[in-house]
Amino acid sequence: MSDDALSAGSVARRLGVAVTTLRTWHQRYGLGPTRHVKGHHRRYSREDLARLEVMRRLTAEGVSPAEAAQWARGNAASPTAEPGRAGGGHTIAVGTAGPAARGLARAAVRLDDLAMREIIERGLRTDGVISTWDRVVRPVLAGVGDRYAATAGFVEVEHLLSRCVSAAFASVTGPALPAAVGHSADGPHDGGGPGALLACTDEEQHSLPLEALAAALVEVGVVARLLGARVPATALAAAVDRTGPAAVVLWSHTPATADLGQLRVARSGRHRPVLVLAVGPGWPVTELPDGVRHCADLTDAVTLCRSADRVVAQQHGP
Ligand code: B12
Repeated sequence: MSDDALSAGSVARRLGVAVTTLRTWHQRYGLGPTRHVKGHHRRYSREDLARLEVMRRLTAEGVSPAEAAQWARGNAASPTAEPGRAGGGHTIAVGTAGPAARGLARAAVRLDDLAMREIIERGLRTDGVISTWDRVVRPVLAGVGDRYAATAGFVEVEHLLSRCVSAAFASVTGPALPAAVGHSADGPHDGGGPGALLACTDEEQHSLPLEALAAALVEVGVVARLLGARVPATALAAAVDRTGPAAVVLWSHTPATADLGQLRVARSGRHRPVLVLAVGPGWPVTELPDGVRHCADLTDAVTLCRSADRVVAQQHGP
């Protein structure tokens, strides 16, 4: 047998992956052994090994297996060859963001929802919500926004990407939640604790940052009720009364949707939350009503909501 015809075991050892992974890459992505030696199982050639090395490197860098396999088979240019590119033509600029963000940007341009979900969900599993939002998703959304501002194009990309981000964040689970301690119109509610109530202001459609916050809270075991986009003040007031949240978080993305009255509503019902938080670039930060706080990033918002949740949980005892 020629000594450059390798068995699955020795390829797996060289690459540092399991033999079952090789089998998956073969069956799903066609990256199998091509050399056939008489009387033996099929063997991996040097070329097969080189392809698999590309596959291993790219998947380790966060590129989805489906996409990595395309590059490994030589059907696409290297995803790591063009860092910080300007984003002309059919690309989305992601600045200096890493390979997972670049993979997501490419999948978004192709309208490849499966690859987008896979990249985001892998990030969520391995690095958690905050890192995935800040390092993978946000750079791509910002790039899509820049493209839209420059050309009014890529609206279909923006919509499908948004759907994939929403679906991935909605799938996040967390540790078992504590027993119910909040109150509602009918007495203590059974939703697993007071937690946080998250809503976009009336007519505000940009809900993704709140979806990221909801997922980040769930991940650390804080109940998060997400009302989503375009929540009228009356609906917000009803939800505050009925769920008795420790924190109410209101997102406004542009001054046009920043209604200070909604912040007052959140504090004026029977139940006054420990924290009312105005988030998003729409709010006039210096004009917020008394008692309303502001913060500018996801990590701070998680910290503030967690503290408010703890305060209320302690008030209600174990
Ligand atoms: C996705 C998207 C949409 C989706 C929203 C889907 C969804 N479910 O959320 C859809 C398609 C619905 C949409 C609609 C519109 N959109 Co839009 N959209 C975006 C896009 C691409 C991302 C929004 C987002 O999630 N941003 C969050 C991150 C990615 O933004 P960031 O700047 O990195 O974040 C900063 C802060 O927000 C903060 N932060 C980030 N995350 C978090 C999380 C927490 C908890 C906290 C506290 C802070 C925080 O930190 C950052 C530093 O300041 C932006 C582009 C952009 N750059 O934001 C445009 C953008 C916001 N949209 C824009 C426009 C014009 C619209 C439309 C009016 C378009 C139209 N003609 O119909 C509509 C209507 C909007 C409405 N009435 O609400 C403009 C707004 C311009 C402006 N300032 O007025 C933008 C900026 C695009 C652009 N460059 O022109 N949009």
